Amino acid sequence: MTTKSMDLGEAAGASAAAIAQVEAHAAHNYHPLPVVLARGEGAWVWDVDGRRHLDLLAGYSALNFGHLHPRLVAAAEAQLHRLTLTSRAFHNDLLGTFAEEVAALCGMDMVLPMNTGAEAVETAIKMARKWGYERKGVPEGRAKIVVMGGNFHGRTTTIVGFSDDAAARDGFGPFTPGFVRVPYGDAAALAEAIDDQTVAVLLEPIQGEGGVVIPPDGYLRAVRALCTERGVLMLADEIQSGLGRTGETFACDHEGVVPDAYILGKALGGGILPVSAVVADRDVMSVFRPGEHGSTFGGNPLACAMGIEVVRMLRTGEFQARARDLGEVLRRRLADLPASRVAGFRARGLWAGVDVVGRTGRDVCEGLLRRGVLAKDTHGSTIRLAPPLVIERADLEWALDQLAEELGS
Ligand code: IF1
Repeated sequence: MTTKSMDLGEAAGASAAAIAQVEAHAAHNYHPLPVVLARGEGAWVWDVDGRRHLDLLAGYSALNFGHLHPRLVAAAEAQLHRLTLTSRAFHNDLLGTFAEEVAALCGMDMVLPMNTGAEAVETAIKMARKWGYERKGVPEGRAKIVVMGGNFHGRTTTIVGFSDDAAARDGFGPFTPGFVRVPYGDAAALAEAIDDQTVAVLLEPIQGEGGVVIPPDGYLRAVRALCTERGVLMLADEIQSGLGRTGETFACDHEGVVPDAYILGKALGGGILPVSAVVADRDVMSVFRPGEHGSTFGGNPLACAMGIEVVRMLRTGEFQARARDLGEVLRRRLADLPASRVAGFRARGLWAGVDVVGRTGRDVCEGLLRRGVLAKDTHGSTIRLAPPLVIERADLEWALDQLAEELGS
């Protein structure tokens, strides 16, 4: 399949001008690949020079439904002409439906709507601490939350304070106390770390930034059992792993585990708006009383319209089935890559982390860019693959052909 050009106006070289402008005026808190995107549709995007690229990052799983999914664009357009923002000082006519339908998707009672993933994680931290003080009897100010080595839960100072990634945390102290870190996947270490002042365990059921790290089978069940036994809330950060990405609605579903709270974000906004939420049962969520938590945009009508459409799209199970079926294609093709080029890979559904040999992940991603495939490296020599769940099988096979050729099979 050739990279079909598309007339987007400017001649080639428009990318260079756009990149120079960004470098002059936008903070240098990222090192993007040298491509300037201007349009997207489904799993494909076009840059300002008219080149077409297949998107294997999908906005770090915010674009599970692809770029400009017709149902999501229609829902956004309809709401844009009705009402976009009211603040929570007043009710709006969509929050009730959003909360009811997101809660039903999770099999829980209540939803607290926020905007970004980090805000939802912070909300879950506040909820767990207050629950610990009011329901568990932990002395005020003494609550502890156990987190995982290799975690990524966002970029606020509280969250980076319990990260073990120097790039994410160095230079941003002092940090929030009350967090204990244990090795991911080690149930014995977790059992050892939980004490009378522990109010919650916060973890990603599969670690995204860590390089798509899948815990040993049974680990999530062990975490669930320990939290139940010790009276500790299990907080599952499904911001990246949830909403169809792994072939189930939630990554916890692979072990039949239901946490005490789901933390959702990214794809909940349909790739159009930041929409996040914490979902829990009434006995936990009711620790929040009026005026104790919130946000200007949390639960706004436009965000609710997106979230409602996303939940209704997920309800049929078709996207989860696509992730399972195409995930088998992904897994098979990765397994065929030569050991001389790939030290290993981890895959679940349409999500994989591939450890390359002898090259940096960045170098491989720059090579893929030249072949019309967009992917992102993480931590040195791992590339992560997370196409939109709407990707056509033929396009996925073509992308994996490019990866095999780029790695030199
Ligand atoms: C960046 C990756 C990073 C997340 C999980 C919470 C959040 C994220 C499991 C916070 C966000 C994004 C942030 C973005 C790149 C990407 C990312 F893991 F997806 F690859 F950074 F590690 N929990 N992940 O993955 O959600 O506040 O961003 O909405 O910061 O560079 P957010």
